[in-house]
Amino acid sequence: MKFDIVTIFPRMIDAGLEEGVVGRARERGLLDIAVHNLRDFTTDRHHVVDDVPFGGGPGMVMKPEPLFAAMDAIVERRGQPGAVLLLTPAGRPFSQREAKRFAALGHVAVLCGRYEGIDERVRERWATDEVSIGDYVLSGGELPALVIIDAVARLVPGVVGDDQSVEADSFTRGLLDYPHYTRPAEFDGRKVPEVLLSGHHGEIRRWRRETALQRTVDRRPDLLDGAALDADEQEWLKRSK
Ligand code: JAH
Repeated sequence: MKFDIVTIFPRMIDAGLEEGVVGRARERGLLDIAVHNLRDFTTDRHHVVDDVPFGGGPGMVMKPEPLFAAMDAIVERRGQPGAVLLLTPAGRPFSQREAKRFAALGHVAVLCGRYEGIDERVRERWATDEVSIGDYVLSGGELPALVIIDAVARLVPGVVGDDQSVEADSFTRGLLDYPHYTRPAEFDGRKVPEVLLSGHHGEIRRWRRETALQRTVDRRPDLLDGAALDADEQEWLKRSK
């Protein structure tokens, strides 16, 4: 899977993609991630990437020329991406479903905005998708870009060592996760639920399904619509109401 990220803060992106599962997958050649410094695509002495808004008003706007030049270079050197994402609070909400769609494309470019916004012509010419990671304002698109790359990269075969843990992931199943415990069996006066120590794998599976369902009912009932529930789980849910 190929990613191209365009930013004025390349070290912010580098730092987030060198560690953990994604860092290891890059070393193993499963992810080809290129981070492009927008200032490298300016032609003036001071590498200016912003300008005052036409019509007046507060703040600055990202100039179109460096962003067009960066995208032209990406297409030339790296091929045409299947999607060009623009991170903005005005975008479609990002979700596990969107992550799957992007993963299937094989090559995604991400444009990280800063300042009050990006010249509209960049969106018109290049953006295939405008994406939001939630209803809050940040200082730029870099942190959302890292969120999206992480979520998409995990879906590339081999990136997460154990396929089973991707399968088990809360949003892959459509439910919240069950509670996890490790040793010691008692800590701070709190005991691990007996069933988990019992070795009865059938009962352990049932306990986990029920606690996951109960948590989803309590905290995120909106998720139940889209969840893949088997006959037992549907029955349990009906009885719980
Ligand atoms: C802020 C450019 N959905 C979260 C999000 C995404 C992007 C931005 N803020 C919040 C943002 C300033 C400039 C993008």
